Amino acid sequence: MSEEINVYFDFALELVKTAGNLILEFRNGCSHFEQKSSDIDLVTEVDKNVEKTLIDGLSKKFATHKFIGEESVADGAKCILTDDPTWIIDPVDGTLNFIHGYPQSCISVGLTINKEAVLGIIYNPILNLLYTAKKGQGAFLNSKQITVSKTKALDKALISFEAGTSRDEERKRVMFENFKLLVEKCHGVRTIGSAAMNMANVALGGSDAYFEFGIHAWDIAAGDIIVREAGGVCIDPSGGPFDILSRRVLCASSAELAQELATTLNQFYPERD
Ligand code: LIP
Repeated sequence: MSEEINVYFDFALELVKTAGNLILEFRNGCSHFEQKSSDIDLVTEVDKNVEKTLIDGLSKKFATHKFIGEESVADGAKCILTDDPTWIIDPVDGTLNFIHGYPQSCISVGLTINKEAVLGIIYNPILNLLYTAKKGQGAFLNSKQITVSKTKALDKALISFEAGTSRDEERKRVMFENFKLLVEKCHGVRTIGSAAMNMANVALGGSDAYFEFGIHAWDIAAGDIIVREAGGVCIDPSGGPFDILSRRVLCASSAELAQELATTLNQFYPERD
């Protein structure tokens, strides 16, 4: 199995690096965009071109593999996860950042087999940050092994979360309540506008935990394995097992911190992917 994963990984990595050049052309921002589910859920030609580059390349090489791509789903493709090898792709995670020229955007590619992520690649070409992981082989930033922090308690933790791309009233209410709670209880809070970059920061040990309600499988597939291979945990924000299609994620440097954060948070349950 690990030989097989190496083959998939090496091929995908070259494609991701090539596609990163499409993002670099607009490193200072991109003024042309369209609206998707809300006026803050946006897409650019770059999102579409990166996804096409990746899916065309991977499907030519691995003809039996399946795909879940953010922009393909937005265009009507079904978001179906089976036991087959499935590439889960966010061509530009942090699209709003990308549009503004805020340099926290990346390509996020995960591969699941039997519904479990076996490799992950998160590539921010603007800041030259390449996070990678393969099952059982550790997590790396620009080829140097990384590990999560040793933080176990919420009052010592730096916590990341996101406001998200939906204007749903109930979701906003929960988000504001959690923001207030965390400002009072933990060391600090951060929000950078990219689920994948948030998860990479947890894997790196820079942030101690990240949670979000309303993300999609493509935002978190790569981050899931990168965090776990760095020694961290990914769970449901209620404390239960991680479910990639639930549109809910909580990852942390330790099981203790993950559970403490889970019991502290107000919960929101979006419609599943
Ligand atoms: C976005 C995430 C962001 C999150 C949004 C959205 P996109 O992805 O990276 O962290 O808050 O809900 O999912 O749309 O830029 O690929």
